[in-house]
Amino acid sequence: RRLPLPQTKRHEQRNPKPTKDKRKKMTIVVGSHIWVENPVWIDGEVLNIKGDDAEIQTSDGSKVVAKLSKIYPKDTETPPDGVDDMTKLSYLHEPGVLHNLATRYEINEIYTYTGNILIAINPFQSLSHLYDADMMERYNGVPYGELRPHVFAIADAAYREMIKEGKGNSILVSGESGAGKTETTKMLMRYLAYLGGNAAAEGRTVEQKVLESNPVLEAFGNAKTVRNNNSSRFGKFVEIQFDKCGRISGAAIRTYLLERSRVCQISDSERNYHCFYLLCAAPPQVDSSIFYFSASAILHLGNIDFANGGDNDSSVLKNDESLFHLQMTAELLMCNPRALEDALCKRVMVTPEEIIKKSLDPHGATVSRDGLAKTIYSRLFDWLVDKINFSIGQDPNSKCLIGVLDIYGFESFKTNSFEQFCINYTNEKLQQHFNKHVFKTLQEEYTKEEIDWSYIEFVDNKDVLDLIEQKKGGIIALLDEACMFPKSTHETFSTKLYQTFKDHKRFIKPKLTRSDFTIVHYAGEVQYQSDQFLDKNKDYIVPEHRDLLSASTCSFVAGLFPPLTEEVAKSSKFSSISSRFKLQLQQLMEILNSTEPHYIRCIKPNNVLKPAVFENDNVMQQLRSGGVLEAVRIKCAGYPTYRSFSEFLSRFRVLAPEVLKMDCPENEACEKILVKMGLRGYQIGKTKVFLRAGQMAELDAKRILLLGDSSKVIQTRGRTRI
Ligand code: AOV
Ligand code: MG
Repeated sequence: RRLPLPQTKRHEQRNPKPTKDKRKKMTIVVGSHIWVENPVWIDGEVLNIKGDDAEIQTSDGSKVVAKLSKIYPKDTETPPDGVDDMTKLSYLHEPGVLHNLATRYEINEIYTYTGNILIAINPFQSLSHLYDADMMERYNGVPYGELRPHVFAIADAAYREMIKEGKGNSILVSGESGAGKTETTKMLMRYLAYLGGNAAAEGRTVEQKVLESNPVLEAFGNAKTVRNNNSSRFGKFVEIQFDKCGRISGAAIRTYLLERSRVCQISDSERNYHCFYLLCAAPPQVDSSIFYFSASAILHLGNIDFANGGDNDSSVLKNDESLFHLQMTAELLMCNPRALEDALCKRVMVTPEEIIKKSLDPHGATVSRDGLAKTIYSRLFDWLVDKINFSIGQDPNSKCLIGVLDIYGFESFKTNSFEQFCINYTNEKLQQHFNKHVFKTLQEEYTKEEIDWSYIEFVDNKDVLDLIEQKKGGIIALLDEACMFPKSTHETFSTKLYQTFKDHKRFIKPKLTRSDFTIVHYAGEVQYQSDQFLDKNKDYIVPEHRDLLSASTCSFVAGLFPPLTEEVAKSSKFSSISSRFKLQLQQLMEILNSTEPHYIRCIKPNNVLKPAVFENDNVMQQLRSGGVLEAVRIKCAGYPTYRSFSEFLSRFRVLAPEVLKMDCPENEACEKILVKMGLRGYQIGKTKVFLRAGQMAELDAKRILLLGDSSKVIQTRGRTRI
């Protein structure tokens, strides 16, 4: 009987892999050029090796001794200006990757590929020549990788792939706050508008409307923060729809999780949403007593202050000024001022016996006022998005779309609240998508096809996602439960978490706190402060507020607050922000899963927001949390392109028509074509052909030479337009 060799043995035999230490010893000898951390990475030459220690002459003239395990070989063959694709680096380690990015950044080469991932480093200065009409023309229809790395090349690849394969594509832009996601997204959209533009159309075209939506959304959804002067406080997914001819025929904008608290609470040196300043810029003097702003009525609402009423448990307007602002608010919202005052200062309590109106103390009235402002603002934002979508118009017949995602990156601050929790949850989801795409699909595919490859470990984050979103007993479920139970506090909520996840390896109860909790995210540990979780998760409008506004004589205001039908009023006592967000994310993932993804990782090179400053640690951390290094490894080792035998044959039969005439099985026919084309290193699996990076392009190029290709037609159409 033949015993099958265990999997690992089998590939070890074919692919002997020295252990890490052995490999180090093989690569570092006296005379080696190396990288050493002292305290930043610097290059040097090994003078002497004693045991585990190496004596090194560094390029700045000093001598240091370092452990062999802490030094890395330096590739002396790398061109002085670096390489435009990390997969071309002979040595893939931290200093090599960093050095390449830093060298390129110095000469304003802000884009670098990592296989099909684009790394974009924020230049913090205008590089307008990079994005002008000439540049767009230059990238139009040119195969990916032929020109210097660029956002246009990614958009072009997505567009060509959509046309060629008739399948949706998506471009996922990620990175931390201020890394350049929104700017990148705008370039992508401009380029797609250029490719799919409808120059012959009359009036304003769909692509114009899509581009014009950006400043409006930014006015209402962006604000100055400590990290970015124009920080998006919401996530955005723009779905551009194309018709059969590859022209833009419609678009849909979806937004996620606008930061509502900013309407009433802003920390020092940050600002409220841009639109309030645009409004206030009109009069010559801005009233400095304005405590917080919102689209004109919210401004006045923010100035209503409360004082104690006759007894301690009630509140009245503080002074005449507050009365003035109350009247202004009421006038602008077109509602009754007495009803507004009541809605702010009183709360209706329904007891089994009777309905009573209970007064709120000044603090309660202030909370009520802020709640009203936040509600109005978030409804206003949703209305705006709907209005934009309506005005752009959707194409119900579109089969092809390109989705562009601009969403907040991973956040870990000194204090982290509900917003960070939701943001990091989003990033876990996207990371899983990334993992799935780059690692899982490849690994599973290779295993299924029984082709040989070196298994590469990857971090699966399913366990963190389960911790957060599991239907039964995940953090979100427990949070909702706590919100529905009137007696819970953030402390009882945290205690419940501690009990439930005592042994979970992604959950930590930090020492010295009674209510914080830590999640071990894929990009690192984050400690959350739970004290505002319950409040922030509740998405209810106080019924008094709803009644007040739906009674407004202004149809716009009333339209924002449709009165509830009796049925809905009964069933929806509590609606949870996190649960709704979870649902939105699920829907987003469904769309993304049906598309071919492209990734852009934006990197913020420094925290001072200045050009030409490249902080190693900072950049490394971002490369790690974006999974870029893992992707490099797998890309180099694997076979980025594969096609089923029949797909392959129908595409490339023209390269060797004689092969098809022979009566041989499909796999042999594929191999004959590949041999004839002189390719090496590919693999023939059970049902598919696996190609090394670049081989598909090579075959396509040969095919185009023979045939002339349909993509050329598109290319000319685009070219002749300018
Ligand atoms: P973000 O979208 O990633 O942050 P932005 O796209 O708003 O970051 O970029 C922040 C700032 O960096 C911009 O306002 C520009 O000044 C500059 N910048 C970014 N990319 C470029 C570029 N390609 N060329 C020139 N300047 C650039 V946030 O929305 O805060 O997560 O929340
Ligand atoms: Mg942004």
